[in-house]
Amino acid sequence: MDVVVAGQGYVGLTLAVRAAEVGHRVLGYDVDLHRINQLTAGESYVEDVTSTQLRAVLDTGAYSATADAAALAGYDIAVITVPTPLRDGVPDLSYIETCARTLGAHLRPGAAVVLESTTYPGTTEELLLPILEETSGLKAGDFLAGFSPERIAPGNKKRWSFDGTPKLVSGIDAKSLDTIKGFYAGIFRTTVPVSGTKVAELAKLIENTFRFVNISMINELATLAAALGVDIWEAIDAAATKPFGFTRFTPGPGVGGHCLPVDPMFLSWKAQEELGVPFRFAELAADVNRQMPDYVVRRLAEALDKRGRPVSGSRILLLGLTYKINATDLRESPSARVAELLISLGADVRGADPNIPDGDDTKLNVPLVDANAEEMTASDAVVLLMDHARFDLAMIEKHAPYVFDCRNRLSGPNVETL
Ligand code: SAJ
Repeated sequence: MDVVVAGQGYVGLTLAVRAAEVGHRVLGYDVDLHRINQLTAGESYVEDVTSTQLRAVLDTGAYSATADAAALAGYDIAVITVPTPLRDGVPDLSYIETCARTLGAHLRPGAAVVLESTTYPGTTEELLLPILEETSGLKAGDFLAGFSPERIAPGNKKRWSFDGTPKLVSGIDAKSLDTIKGFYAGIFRTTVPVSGTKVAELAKLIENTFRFVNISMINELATLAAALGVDIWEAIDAAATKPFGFTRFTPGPGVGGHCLPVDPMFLSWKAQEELGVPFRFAELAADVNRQMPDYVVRRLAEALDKRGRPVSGSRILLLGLTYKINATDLRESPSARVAELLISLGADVRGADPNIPDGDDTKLNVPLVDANAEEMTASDAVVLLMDHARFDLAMIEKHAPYVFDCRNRLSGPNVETL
């Protein structure tokens, strides 16, 4: 089939290349010309798509990239994989709206539009369909539509492959569901049809709210356990020996990324907007997680005080600045808040992260240095925020005069853990 994937980020590009590999003729559409030029040149900027894979589907013509909306004409299926950010707690669906107008202009009877972007329940039927009808002149039903949430865990393909992750599918009517299920069944080993788009939209939010709330609970427990003098890490390991009814989460310096801190707030906004009631778990979890960077700085200040060193004027090295272990993404990373607080207290702060792509350090609020013995020795304190696999933990233990370890990876007389 002729497939358009609108939005060529880590979700859209991964889907587009897989769809091309299984035989569809795929057009990767994005408004970012720089991205389109990189793709056309065979340069992948997405962790789960190699440039070799990209070049292979470019060479056969199965995949091509464009920023030209006119090129979209004639699609059988169009998948929307654009960002849905929160702006001051309010969902910004403007990228979906713009994309829907572009796709609507080329929507033909019998063609399908699938929304994958994470959003609150009701978006497909209350926002997407009216725009598609208005811009195409067709009625929903003449064209097909549905929602199918993305479930990509960036950089985690060793645990779950892209096509090995079950894919939820939904449609506005039976024909839509059948067509959309058929499309994804050609790409994913398992497709899971649900009764309607709102169920699929809510399911996605349940998945990530579950994580967000449980991480916040373990974060709060970590602060209590530290004050009680109980090793939270050993207690979690002990609890995790329970083979049923338990999912292991670990404390950290905060919850970053553009999924977990964002997705639950879609539900929170919808509940308040439509029902006038708060989604209390999301609000509480956000509050706890948001305070973790401040907690880390408080613990560090206490440790430095004990060593007769005020934070002000201390040289502090932050290890692991991206939002999660082994990730390259800096979005919503707790490291930025930790750095901001330390700088406000007068510390001389540096950062080290081998995962940050060259040139991305412009988004940092601290100078980037190498995680080497000299930097460790020259620091008054080192904070292990993200325990990237590329860090030499033994070297850190050996050369850092003091380490505040947020990941329980280090040991020694100079190490304290969160
Ligand atoms: N975090 C903790 N403790 C934990 C787990 C995570 O502090 O026990 C922190 C991480 O350091 C990070 C944040 O939470 O700052 C989010 O971590 P995450 O493991 O949830 O990673 P994300 O945000 O990339 O979540 C994505 C989600 N995937 C999709 O939405 C499709 C999530 O559902 C996946 O479970 C997750 O990847 C994954 O498992 O990699």
